[in-house]
Amino acid sequence: MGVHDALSARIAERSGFRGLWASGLGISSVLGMRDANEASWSQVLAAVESMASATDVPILVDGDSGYGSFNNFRIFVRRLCRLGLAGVCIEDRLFPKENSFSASNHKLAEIDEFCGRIRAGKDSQTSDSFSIVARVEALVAGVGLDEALRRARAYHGAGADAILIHSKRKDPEEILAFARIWDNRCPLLIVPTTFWNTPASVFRTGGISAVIWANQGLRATITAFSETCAHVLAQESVSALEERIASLDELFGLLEYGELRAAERRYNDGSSFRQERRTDEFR
Ligand code: SPV
Ligand code: MG
Repeated sequence: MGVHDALSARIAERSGFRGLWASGLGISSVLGMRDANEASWSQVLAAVESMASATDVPILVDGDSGYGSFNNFRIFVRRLCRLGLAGVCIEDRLFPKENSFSASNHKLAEIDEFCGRIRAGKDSQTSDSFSIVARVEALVAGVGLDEALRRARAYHGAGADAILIHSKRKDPEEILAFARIWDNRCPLLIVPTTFWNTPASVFRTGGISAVIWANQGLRATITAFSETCAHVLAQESVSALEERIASLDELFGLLEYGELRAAERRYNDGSSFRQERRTDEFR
């Protein structure tokens, strides 16, 4: 599930998702910036650090194009490993990149140079289980299936643990054609933002290993908050809203305020500490 901050990460985890996508579009949007490398990589790092602190499930970080050369990317990888993130995805484009659905000029990186970025990332990871996912933008750029496959093979050869094959078509046909030829050479990830109407069973039987619902949570948040603003402004009242929105108890539950109460009793209440000690001394 795509998440955009620590709270959305916590919600997705509590809902039952076993893995999260730290979305570049999501992170930049909540910072009030465009998904065009306007947010710095250290801002992204701070965002994913807060997500990782708030959850226990693996998080795949959207690393855009790696924030520059192989050198920027390997520094980013080292920092992600230190924070305990599960992996990073980089796309074969040049810095600064722009969101695949908003960009008009979709310039791809040279294959050899991008393979160097992947190799530098793999050589720099400090945790064996850290994954580097190479995202192929050839279909989005409109250069065809053969070029997409050529790139994916090269990236896998350079050490990528998985391939994310992206598409902006409204149907899944080119993704499924890619998957058929790819034949599970390594795990294949997709982001069905534009072909949202396709049932998951098609992906399951079509050789796709994981589906990333990248921005539906962010967009749902925009809808819910916009509707709430419009309602409060028009009604000058929240009474009709109260039943429809999360209660404060739900919020406190999400952020485990109960744990703080228990910790206070343990660490901040001198009398209970003395009580425990006295009991221990009697044992
Ligand atoms: C993101 O979530 O930032 C992505 C996925 O990269 S997409 O917006 O579909 O390109
Ligand atoms: Mg992105």
